[in-house]
Amino acid sequence: MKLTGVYLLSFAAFGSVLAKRVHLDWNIEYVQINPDGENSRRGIGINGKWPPPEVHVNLGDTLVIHATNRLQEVTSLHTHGFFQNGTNYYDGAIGATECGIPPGSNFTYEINVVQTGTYWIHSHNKAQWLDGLRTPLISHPPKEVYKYDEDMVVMLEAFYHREAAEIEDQLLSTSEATRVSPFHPYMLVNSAGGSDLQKTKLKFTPGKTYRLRLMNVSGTGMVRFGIEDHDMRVIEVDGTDVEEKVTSSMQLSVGQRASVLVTAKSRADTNYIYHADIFTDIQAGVARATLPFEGLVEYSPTAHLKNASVSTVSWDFFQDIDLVPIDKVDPPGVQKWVPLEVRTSIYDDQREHLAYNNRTFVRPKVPSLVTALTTGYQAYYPDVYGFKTYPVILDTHEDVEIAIFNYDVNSHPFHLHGHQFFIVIRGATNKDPTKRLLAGKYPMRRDTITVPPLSYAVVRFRADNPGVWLFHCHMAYHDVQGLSLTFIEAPYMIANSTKLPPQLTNNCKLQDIPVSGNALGKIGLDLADDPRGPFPLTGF
Ligand SMILES: *[C@@H]1O[C@H](CO)[C@@H](O)[C@H](O)[C@H]1NC(C)=O
Ligand SMILES: *[C@@H]1O[C@H](CO)[C@@H](O)[C@H](O)[C@H]1NC(C)=O
Ligand SMILES: *[C@@H]1O[C@H](CO)[C@@H](O)[C@H](O)[C@H]1NC(C)=O
Ligand SMILES: *[C@@H]1O[C@H](CO)[C@@H](O)[C@H](O)[C@H]1NC(C)=O
Ligand SMILES: *[C@@H]1O[C@H](CO)[C@@H](O)[C@H](O)[C@H]1NC(C)=O
Ligand SMILES: *[C@@H]1O[C@H](CO)[C@@H](O)[C@H](O)[C@H]1NC(C)=O
Ligand SMILES: [Cu+2]
Repeated sequence: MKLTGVYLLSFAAFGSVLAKRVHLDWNIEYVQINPDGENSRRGIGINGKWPPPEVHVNLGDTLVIHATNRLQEVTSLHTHGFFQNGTNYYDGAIGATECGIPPGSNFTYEINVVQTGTYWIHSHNKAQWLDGLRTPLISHPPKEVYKYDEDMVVMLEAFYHREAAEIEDQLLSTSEATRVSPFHPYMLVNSAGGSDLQKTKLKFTPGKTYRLRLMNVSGTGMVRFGIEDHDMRVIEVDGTDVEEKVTSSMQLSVGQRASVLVTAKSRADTNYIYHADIFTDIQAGVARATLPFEGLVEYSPTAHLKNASVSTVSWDFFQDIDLVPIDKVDPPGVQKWVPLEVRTSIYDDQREHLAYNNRTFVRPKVPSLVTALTTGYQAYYPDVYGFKTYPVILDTHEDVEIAIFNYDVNSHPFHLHGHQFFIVIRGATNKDPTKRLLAGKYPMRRDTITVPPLSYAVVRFRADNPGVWLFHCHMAYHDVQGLSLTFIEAPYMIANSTKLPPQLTNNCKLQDIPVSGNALGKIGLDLADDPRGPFPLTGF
């Protein structure tokens, strides 16, 4: 295990472990990077280095990240999968919970570690994390459910030669020819890529059992992972420990994590190939492709490589709804139903957008959390947050069911901030009952769900975390194109229990963003300067 930062002992104890403050000082700055050895470009690193350091914490710790923005663009840090219960303002979601850290300024995120498992930290300013501002965040419990000898992060990433802002502009161009001009990513494993097997190898010692923490931190596309001649046993998904499930391969969408146990062979005379393939599926109108990537599982530098012409890895993936969580929790019921249809279309601004229910998301000027805190009883009116943020107001402790119907040609990974949800049904949009999968008594819980094309998923959560939480597609560019909405959970509770950190309001003021009022910073429902739309050219 890597130790990062300075550990200070405090007197608070959590379970059997002595809780600490893990303090990290991060200067976020540009660095020149060349992950595959062939494509040097500007990236975003921390304290002059890239990749950023892995972060390890223990249950009960407080993770303190003092972030200073030395870029020429706004930034933020989001701890993906952490509930931020009582600390909504440290969720890092620009436009929802903060104004972002402007260049030259700083923000101190102070995060209670109440969950264990595999998470990650990333910028939540549009697609900015694809420039390199992302890192694994591993939270260790006092005692693991499963025994293993070594812990190894396998961070998978479809990486682009081009900067994120440039790709955002291309995809939001009003010219179709520009939008569909193809670009493809290449695979990085733990921030290294290219054809040199030494750079991306995983080292195994005979007889040892490894916990591989697979995570997909791409901008787009699905990743699949498998090792020749080695089975994997899934034991954790998005922070939920699960009953062991044997598989030959794993498929992960952006934002998803899974831990698998792999027991090494007893002899070191053979090395093996692992696969980490990307399915590109970002651009409408551009042929989708599988971009194969091979890496090395090395037992010994002198062992011979077993590379059969016929692969032993079978790509028939199990369904996450079939996983059984170790902690048995009853799912919530249904008090509020939120049906969401997902489509891509051309809008009346001549751009291509993605949307829930034909309402494409545009970031508000004033973060929705600021609006919830400063509009009194009107915080219960969706309109004060602005039409374009797609606000959905939830009552305290309401049981919510979201049904996501994907009518698009792409698969989308949907991520809920502030919660895990229970997966209760998966099915086909044509309602073919033979394609329907129902959860068992204790449904699987996770924070990011993949919904394949022409299928639907039904998930539930209880509104027990007052705050403003985004629910968005985690393919960076689809989020930028508008596939997002805002849950405003228990507005009165937020208002009477939350005090914004002064640094947060200061960072708003530095950007001339009002720190009270509706989405425009005005009083009540005065939103005349904020026209609704854009709307799809057909169908609204
Ligand atoms: C943080 O930024 C503010 C201005 O935004 C500045 O006044 C303050 O000195 C900075 N603090 C640190 C520790 O960098
Ligand atoms: C990561 O997720 C993206 C989008 O969901 C997907 O296209 C890609 O294949 C995934 N990569 C891996 C290695 O699972
Ligand atoms: C493994 O074999 C395949 C063909 O069977 C070949 O295309 C590939 O390059 C080989 N990989 C390595 C790492 O040698
Ligand atoms: C947030 O904290 C409250 C009070 O301790 C608790 O009832 C609730 O279950 C928590 N919610 C989440 C999502 O952790
Ligand atoms: C906060 O508001 C909620 C909802 O109106 C109310 O139930 C609760 O008692 C209030 N708490 C405090 C500390 O005022
Ligand atoms: C969205 O637009 C499509 C046509 O593009 C239409 O079929 C569908 O019913 C609309 N959905 C909603 C929720 O308005
Ligand atoms: Cu996220």
